[in-house]
Amino acid sequence: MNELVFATTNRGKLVELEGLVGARLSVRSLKDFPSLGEIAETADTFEGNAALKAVAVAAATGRWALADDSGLEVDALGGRPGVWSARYAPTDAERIAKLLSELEGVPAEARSARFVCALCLASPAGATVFRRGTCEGRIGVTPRGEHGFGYDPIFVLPSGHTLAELTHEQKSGLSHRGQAFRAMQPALERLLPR
Ligand code: ITT
Repeated sequence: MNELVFATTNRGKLVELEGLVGARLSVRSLKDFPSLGEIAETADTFEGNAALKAVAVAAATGRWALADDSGLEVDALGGRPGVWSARYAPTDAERIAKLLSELEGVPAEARSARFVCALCLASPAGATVFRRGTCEGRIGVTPRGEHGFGYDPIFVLPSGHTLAELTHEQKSGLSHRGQAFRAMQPALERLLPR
């Protein structure tokens, strides 16, 4: 069976990507390659950072690698934190608190936001395939829900639920990551035949 390495250190992403792949591929993660050092995310686009991660991990492991670069674009903040979403503050709780404080007093209709996910699939020789998914919503006023990770408790969908109030399957059905992954699926099947 073909092996695919998920080039992420984010446990929440890994759980979601593993759920999406199912039993089709043998999935490894960076935990299986502890000697790989940290990859600097120096690009200013989601696709650029996804490529940096996927190409480095594919070259170092000699296997196909899939990387996710994702983040939250808040319209009232001119698209911030965007590609800086992981570096906006040190922990999930602090990132949420900082975002809510930046948006204090901003009315519901001006709190529109979207999650963006760029996936890059890279071959050991450095060939790349990109797919992008987005999920529209708005930033709530108080965190709600126990599922998911990151900014999920304050990301409110058109249904009124936060992403953290959905089950794992429900989130993947409509999320930026689920959409990007489903768009990548034909390339995965073509390039990594069983
Ligand atoms: P890797 O680079 O190792 O994959 P990371 O956490 O540093 O892990 P990113 O640079 O892509 O990943 O940062 C994305 C951040 O955006 C992530 O840490 C979350 O804070 C946020 N994020 C992305 N997808 C999310 C989701 O589905 N739900 C909630 N927050 C999300």
